[in-house]
Amino acid sequence: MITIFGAYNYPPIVDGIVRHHRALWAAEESGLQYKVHWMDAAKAEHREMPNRGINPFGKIPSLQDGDFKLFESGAIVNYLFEKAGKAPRDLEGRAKLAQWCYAALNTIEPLGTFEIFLWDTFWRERVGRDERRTEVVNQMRARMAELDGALGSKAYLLGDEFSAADVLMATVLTFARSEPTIYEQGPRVRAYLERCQARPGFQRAVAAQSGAPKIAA
Ligand SMILES: N[C@@H](CCC(=O)N[C@@H](CS)C(=O)NCC(=O)O)C(=O)O
Repeated sequence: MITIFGAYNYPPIVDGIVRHHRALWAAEESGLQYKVHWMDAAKAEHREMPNRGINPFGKIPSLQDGDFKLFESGAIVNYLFEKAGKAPRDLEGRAKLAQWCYAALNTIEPLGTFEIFLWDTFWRERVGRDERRTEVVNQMRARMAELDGALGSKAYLLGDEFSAADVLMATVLTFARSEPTIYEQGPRVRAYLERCQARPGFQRAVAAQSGAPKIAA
């Protein structure tokens, strides 16, 4: 049985953004059976065993499948798609998949959508916020225009087939939900994000969060 390690009892401001959501979404899209090992974030349970035994950084998400252990959301999402037989089998197809996974996790997320998220949540009082936030928002506007051109009329990053790269790109884009102006020159990216989030697998992943233990008021 596949176990995904995820968290509950974190600040509401990160609802729907915590990276275990990527793993839940991929698991739902895969159709594989899985369960969730929920950890209390307020008690930092994710930094202790058993999660620490899988993820040396004590981060979320992690995955265990029998004796096999895996960390990093990008690796976990790809593992689930591959295990379900929903990944390209040819060399060039796998290379294109990797290309878009790295683009999401390397070109768009850090110093990009994730930074916008930080400026609008945990870094609101930081010195130099206005200048740097403006800079990164402008960079993301340009990046979305470029991504719009690369998407063209395709439904998903690889074409007609939804892939691990779409789980990663859509969740990475969601980090910038406080700044929808990044799509001003990228209307097809906005439509792409809505298309991804309209998938039943996405909706089931959102619902899966309600399976987490309830916090006493
Ligand atoms: N690159 C890692 C980042 C993992 C990460 O930073 N996870 C955050 C949650 S979104 C976390 O575990 N934060 C809690 C902490 O650092 O204590 C991945 O994609 O899995």
